[in-house]
Amino acid sequence: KPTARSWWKESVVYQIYPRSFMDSNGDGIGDLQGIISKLDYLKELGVDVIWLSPVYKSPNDDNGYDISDYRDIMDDFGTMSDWDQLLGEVHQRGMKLIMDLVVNHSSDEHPWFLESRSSKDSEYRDYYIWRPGQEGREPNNWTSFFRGPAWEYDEATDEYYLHLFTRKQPDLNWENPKVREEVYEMMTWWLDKGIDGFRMDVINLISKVDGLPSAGGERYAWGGEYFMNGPRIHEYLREMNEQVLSRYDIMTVGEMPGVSPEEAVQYANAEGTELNMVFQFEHMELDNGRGGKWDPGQVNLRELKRSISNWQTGLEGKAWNSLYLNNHDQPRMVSRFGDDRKYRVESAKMLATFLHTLQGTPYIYQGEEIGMTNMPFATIEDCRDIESHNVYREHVEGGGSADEIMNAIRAKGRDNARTPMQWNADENAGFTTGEPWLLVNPNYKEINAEAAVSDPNSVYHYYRKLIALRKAHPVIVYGSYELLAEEDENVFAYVRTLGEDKLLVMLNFSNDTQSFASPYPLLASGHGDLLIANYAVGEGGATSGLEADIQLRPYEARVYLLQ
Ligand code: TEU
Ligand code: CA
Repeated sequence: KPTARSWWKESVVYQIYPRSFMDSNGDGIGDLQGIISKLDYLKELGVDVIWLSPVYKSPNDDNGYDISDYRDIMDDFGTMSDWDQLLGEVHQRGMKLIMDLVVNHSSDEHPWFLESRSSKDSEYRDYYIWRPGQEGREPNNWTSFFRGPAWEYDEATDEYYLHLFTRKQPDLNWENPKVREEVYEMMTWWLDKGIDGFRMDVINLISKVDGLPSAGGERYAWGGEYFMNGPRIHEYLREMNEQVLSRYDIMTVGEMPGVSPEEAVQYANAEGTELNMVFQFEHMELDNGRGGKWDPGQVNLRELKRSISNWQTGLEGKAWNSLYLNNHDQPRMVSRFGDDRKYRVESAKMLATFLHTLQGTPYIYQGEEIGMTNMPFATIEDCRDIESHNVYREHVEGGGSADEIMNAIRAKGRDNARTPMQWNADENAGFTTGEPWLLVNPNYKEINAEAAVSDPNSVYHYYRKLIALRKAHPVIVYGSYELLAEEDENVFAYVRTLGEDKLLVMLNFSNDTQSFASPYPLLASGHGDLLIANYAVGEGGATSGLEADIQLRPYEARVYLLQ
C-alpha cells in the first residue's frame, strides 16, 4: 500500500550543535542569540526543521548530554527568554524546532540523583539503578560506552550505580513508573511551549534485562545485549506515545545504537504507535577495523550498498528511514566517505546527492552544507571530547603508541564535528571574537559560509538546489527504491519509482573515472531530464548525458527524472 504523506517525511532537518554554531558575546562558546542571528541563513538554505542538540542546564561533562535541570537553559547558552525568542523566530520564518531529549540518564548533579545517592531510604533511590557490589567488585562486568566499567561505587550508601556513559551520567530507572511519569510531564511541558518534536538520545537503551546479567567471560565486557532494545522498550515507547506524543502534531526520531531494520519496523511503524523514525548506526560502523571504532579502516562500497539497500527495502511501506552521513558524534562526511582534498567540492556534492535522494528524511549536520572537513588535531590536549580523552589514556596506559591512537582520533574522534562553524575568513572564522572553546579548523579561509553563499557553484548552493528538488518532485521523497549494478565496486546507482515517475541516481564513489553500463532499459520512452549534477553534463538538453556507456568522472553525481 502507498506510503501516507506527512510533513516530517517531506522535511529536511538541520542539526545545530549550539556550543559550536555561533557565539554572540565573545566568551568563545556558541549560544542561543548566536543561533538567532543565523536563522536567515538557514531559511535561505531551505531547511524545514532545526534540531537543537541539548541546551538544558548541565555541568557539561558530555557537552550537555548530562542534564541537571530539564526545564532550564545552560548558562553558557543564555536564558529561557532567549530560548522563547528563538522558538518564536524559528516559527516566524516558517520553520520548526525539535529538541534533544536525553532521558536514558541525567547528570549526577540533577536534584533527583543528589537525593537518590543520599540514602537507601530516599524516595528518589529507585529513580536510578543501584546495586550492591559483588565480592568487592562491580555488580556486573559491563563496560560503559566511553570505556571503563559501567558502574561507580558510592561511599555514602556503599552501593554502585549504573552509568552506560560517563560516571557523571547515571542511568535513570525506567522500571520505576514515577520516573516515566516525570519524563512524560517534562515532555508535555516543552510541547506545550510549542516545540515541534524530539530527537531522543539513545532511547533504545532505557529497558535493561532483569537481573542485569554479566556479559560473557572477561572482567569488563560489552553488555549491549542486556540493554539495547531491552524487554520492555516497546511497552515504554507505546506508553509515551499514548500519554504524550499522540496528542501533538510533532516529529520524533529515536537515536538507537544496535538497531536492526526488523526492529526499526516496529519502532517507526507506519501506524504511528511508537516513533516516526530511528537513527540507525550500521553505515557508521562499516569502516571499523577488527579492533572496532578505534581501529579505523576503509569503507567498502559494496558493503555500504548492501547496508543502505537493506534499510531502504526493509522499511519500505512499513516504517520510515532517517538519512544522515554525519552528526556531532561522527567524523565529517566528506573526510570519511569522500575526498577532503582534491575532490572536496565534488565529493561533498556527490554525498549530498546520496543523502537527499534516498527514501527517508535527510538530516544535515551544521557545516556539512559548506563541505567542512575533519580537523588535523596535533595532540590530545587540543581535543575536548571526554570519549577521545578516555580512549587515549586507556591506549597509552596499556602500552600502546600515542601516534597510533592520535591517528585513530583524527579519523574517528567526535571533536572533528565539533570545531566551530566556519562563517567567514575573519579571525576564528567569524565564530567568536574571543577564544573559541575548541580550535577552529585552519582551512576556514577557504571553507566558510560567506564564500560559499557568494559562489553559485558552491556546495552550499548545491544543497539549496537539492532541498528545492525534493519539494518539487514527490518521487524523491516517496518513491520506492531499487538498487542497480549491485556488484559495481565504485558506482552506487539506484532507481526510485512513484507511479509513472522514475528517478535515476548515479553516484561515483571513487576518485577515478568509471564507466557505467547503460541505464537505457529503464527508459520507457527513451528520455530523461537531468535534474541535478555536480559536473557539467553533455550539451544541456533533455536526454543529454544518458548515452549507452556513461563515463562518470571522479565523484560525479547525476540525477535524471525518467518519463
Ligand atoms: O550518543 C550515543 C551513541 O551511541 C554514540 O553516537 C556515541 O557517541 C558513540 O557510540 C561513542 O563511541 C548519544 C549522543 O549523541 C552523544 O553525544 C552522547 O555522548 C551520548 O548519547 C550520551 O548521551
Ligand atoms: Ca557565547
